[in-house]
Amino acid sequence: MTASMNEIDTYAKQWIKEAGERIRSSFPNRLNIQSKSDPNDLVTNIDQETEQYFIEKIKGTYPEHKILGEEGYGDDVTRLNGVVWIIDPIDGTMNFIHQRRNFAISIGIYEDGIGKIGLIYDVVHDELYHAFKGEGVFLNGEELPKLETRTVSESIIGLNATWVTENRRLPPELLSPLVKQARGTRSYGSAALEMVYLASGRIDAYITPRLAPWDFAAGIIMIEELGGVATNLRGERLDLLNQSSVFVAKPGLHGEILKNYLKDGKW
Ligand code: 2AM
Ligand code: CA
Ligand code: CA
Ligand code: CA
Repeated sequence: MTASMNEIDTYAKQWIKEAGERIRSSFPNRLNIQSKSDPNDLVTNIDQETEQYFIEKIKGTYPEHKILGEEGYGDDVTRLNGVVWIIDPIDGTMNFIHQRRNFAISIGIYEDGIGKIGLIYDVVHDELYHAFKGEGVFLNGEELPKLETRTVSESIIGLNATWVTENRRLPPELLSPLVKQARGTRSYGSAALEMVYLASGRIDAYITPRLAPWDFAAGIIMIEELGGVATNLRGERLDLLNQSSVFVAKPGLHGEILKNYLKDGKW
């Protein structure tokens, strides 16, 4: 018998809260920090232990579900058939290490490629953002209102300053008019938190040239559920199996930025 999404949802919420509690209790302990692809691409024993915790729980309850996790303890997922959990055990590892805050656990649950459940847990502030497709998005149980359009001149854009300097991914002059014309810019260092800040109206758009599926799998479910728009920087649909640029925004604002600043992808 296949499990109902409601049952999966109940377990997922319980496990993400438990994992957050484990992370909070680990704060007094010394971290084991290693770098991955480059000296600033960091991972700790807590990232690894948190991912392993989810895998144990999910496989113990739903052996047929597949798991795509950043730290590689899950499955080798090449297709999105069946139920797939896309997990980032700590999104914002650099913040976790340097600040002990501004990081989140992110879990997106997909069924046959369709985003059904999104969970993003801001562990330190004990803020759980929860989307259930068709039923809305909730912050600690309080329903969030639909996103409403706004103009660039009234918007706060989530954007890291790296992307308006010389870099390997974007022409630095592409986004500088947007930085000048927006009301303000912010960078929080956790893609999952940027997405829930968009969902809860604290920012109006978020733009970044390269993320992995576990960075955005949960966040885009929330944003789309609230009427926001999630694409890559060329305005195309996001691919849950590959790295991608990500551009999420309130409705209306997404079209304005895509047309006037991202040149409909022709840069
Ligand atoms: P992470 O902390 O899970 O690695 C930081 O700007 C944001 O980009 C975080 O959400 C971070 O996720 C993500 N990110 C993706 N790839 C990265 C990389 N190679 N190095 C640092 N951050 C990366
Ligand atoms: Ca990482
Ligand atoms: Ca991440
Ligand atoms: Ca991570």
